[in-house]
Amino acid sequence: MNTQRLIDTARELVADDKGLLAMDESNPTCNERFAQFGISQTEEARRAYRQWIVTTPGLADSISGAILYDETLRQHKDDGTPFAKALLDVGIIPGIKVDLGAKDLATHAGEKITEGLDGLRGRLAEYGDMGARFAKWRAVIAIGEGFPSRSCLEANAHALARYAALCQEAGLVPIVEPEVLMTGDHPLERCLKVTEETLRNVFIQLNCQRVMLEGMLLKPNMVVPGLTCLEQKTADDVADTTVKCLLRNVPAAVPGVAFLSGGQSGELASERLNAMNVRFRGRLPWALTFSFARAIQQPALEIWRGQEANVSLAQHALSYRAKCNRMARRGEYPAAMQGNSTESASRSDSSSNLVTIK
Ligand code: 5MM
Repeated sequence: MNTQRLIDTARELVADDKGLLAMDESNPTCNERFAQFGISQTEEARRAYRQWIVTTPGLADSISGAILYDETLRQHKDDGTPFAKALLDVGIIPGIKVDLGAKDLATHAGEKITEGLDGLRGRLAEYGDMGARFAKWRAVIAIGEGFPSRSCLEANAHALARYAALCQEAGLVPIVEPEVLMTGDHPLERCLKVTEETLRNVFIQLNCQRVMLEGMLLKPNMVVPGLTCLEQKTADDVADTTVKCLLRNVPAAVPGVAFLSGGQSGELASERLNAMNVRFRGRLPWALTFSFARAIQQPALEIWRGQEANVSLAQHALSYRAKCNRMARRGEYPAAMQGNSTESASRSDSSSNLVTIK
């Protein structure tokens, strides 16, 4: 295992106030997003979409790494350049989602277990040969009446740790993504409790599998109230609760925490990340950054709608949201940036969620 290379890559991914672009939607998920806007659900449409994303001018100013899906890592630009090389050429590190999806957990209605460990060693070697320098595996934890169960938390944590160990053996930095879903009407405190239990299990298993913490990144959810909870919270409340949760459960040796957006609007995700960095930047052991998919891509996808004529505007919207998140990493995401782009996605947050920039 090349320890120094893993440490260097993990640090590079969180350096210069940049973050990650998750563009690793599996074909069913990507097709679902395309269907919303009447975009054809074909391999060529997915290639065209990923092509304009990886060639967005200035993307590397805000994005350090891009997470690809198996099909995307095998695809090329029109001129024959593999997407992984196109990213590397502009200074973005290519990564790969390696889990095979969250499936029903037997005997546990409503709960999921992520699959993909069988044959993973071989797939990692192939992905490394194709240029990937890091990987990602997502575990899904739902909150509901009587769950998550202890068995669900332990099984998912164990799978994440087995995956992470195999990645490091193969020279790829593992991004460990335990996602506590926002679905439900639970209050903030319940999300805090479940996220704490989740992270505690994950780090127990990571230690058990001898994963080198300096050579990995954590991709957690922010601690937020359930989507249909009547008591929504300010960005400052979310920031304080999320950081409290991380301080209690994430070892200082981990170089970075890169949040998923989980269905928050782009603006709300940026506001909350910004609030964390306004309040805690410089006082935490790890970098607080982003690894968003929908919160960066959605406004751009809505503009593109599968039309070549819209590519330039869509690239502008993508680059804009990426830049907003780089500013949020610095705690400099100004309310003034809002509405100042070509994006047209509707806001799902309310003004009570706006954070005051000091
Ligand atoms: C939680 O999903 C990850 C982060 O995306 P958001 O910022 O939109 O929450 C994301 O990387 C996810 O793992 C990919 O979109 C792949 O999802 P599927 O469902 O296709 O496996």
